[in-house]
Amino acid sequence: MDKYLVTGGAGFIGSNLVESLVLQKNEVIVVDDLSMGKYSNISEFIDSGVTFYHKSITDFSFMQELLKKEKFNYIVLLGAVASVADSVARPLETHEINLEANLNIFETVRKFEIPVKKILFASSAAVYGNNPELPKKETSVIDPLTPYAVDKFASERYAISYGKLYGLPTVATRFFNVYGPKQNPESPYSGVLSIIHNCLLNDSKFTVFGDGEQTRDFTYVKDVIKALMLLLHDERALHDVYNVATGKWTTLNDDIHAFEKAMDKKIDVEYLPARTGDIKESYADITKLSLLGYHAEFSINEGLREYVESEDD
Ligand code: UD2
Repeated sequence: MDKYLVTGGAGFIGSNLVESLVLQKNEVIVVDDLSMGKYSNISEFIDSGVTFYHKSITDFSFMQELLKKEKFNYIVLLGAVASVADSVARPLETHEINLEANLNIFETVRKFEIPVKKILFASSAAVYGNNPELPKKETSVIDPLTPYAVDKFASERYAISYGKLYGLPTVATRFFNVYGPKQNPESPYSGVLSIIHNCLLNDSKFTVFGDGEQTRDFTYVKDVIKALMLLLHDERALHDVYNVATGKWTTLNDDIHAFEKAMDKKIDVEYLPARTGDIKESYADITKLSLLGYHAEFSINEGLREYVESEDD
């Protein structure tokens, strides 16, 4: 049994990770300000080894005391303002959360020589920006276009630098389009599959921006959790960054049809012009992660089916 800190543990990916850690009988401490996450995402695990702190990771003194006191074996940094649009509207505030809070954690671990086994920082495919190269490799040119992407890239580099300079056991991931249970569909910039799911549940109209032929590498959250566990526990994954995806792409139109099939229901779709700055094609090269033994188990059809079934529970 290990002790984990999960920042953003009440959020979409965080709460799925917490569930998996609890099932494996680990002790988990979640720090989340509930700005995007929900307490109800983890409330059922509170009696099974999860401690929840309703705190912001920008409370540096709280985080420092927590790290000194708890002596975590593993630290997973998922806490962030995950909205690109929000980072464009509030660059300074989101910078504090998306970068400085992570730097404070690295620095605390260094300064107080906290003997952690691995620190994983969750970055994003947003760092590739409009680079047209396909598939996106970890060595592809990066082009972070928004404060969100800049902070993700900088935090990723801090994780690696703290590893190389001071010996912290760090690793970083670049998530592609993650979907699955507990993804919050409330913002227009939420993951598109959570928005489609919500429209299907409420019989409301879904708007496709563009012709629906844009491609994405949609990754089911269970595959993401599997990748996180691998990167946390494999000693070869050190001071480096890994794409986390399936390595395959589908079009948005394909995904709408797959969803209709999974829910056995038609969706009311309207087409509007593409969003400014929208990326037409994206998918990942996952060779690096595959060399550690990873493969994605869920195709889009399988993932959507499980997504629909799990939300029926
Ligand atoms: C993802 C990330 C974003 C940033 C970006 C970097 C998510 C949720 N977003 O944006 O944070 O990292 O990658 O490239 O992971 N769409 C519709 N109708 C809707 C909503 C979306 O047609 O109601 C389209 C949207 O215009 C895009 C596609 O669906 O073409 C996927 O949208 P998304 O927001 O889920 O993800 P993406 O790849 O644009």
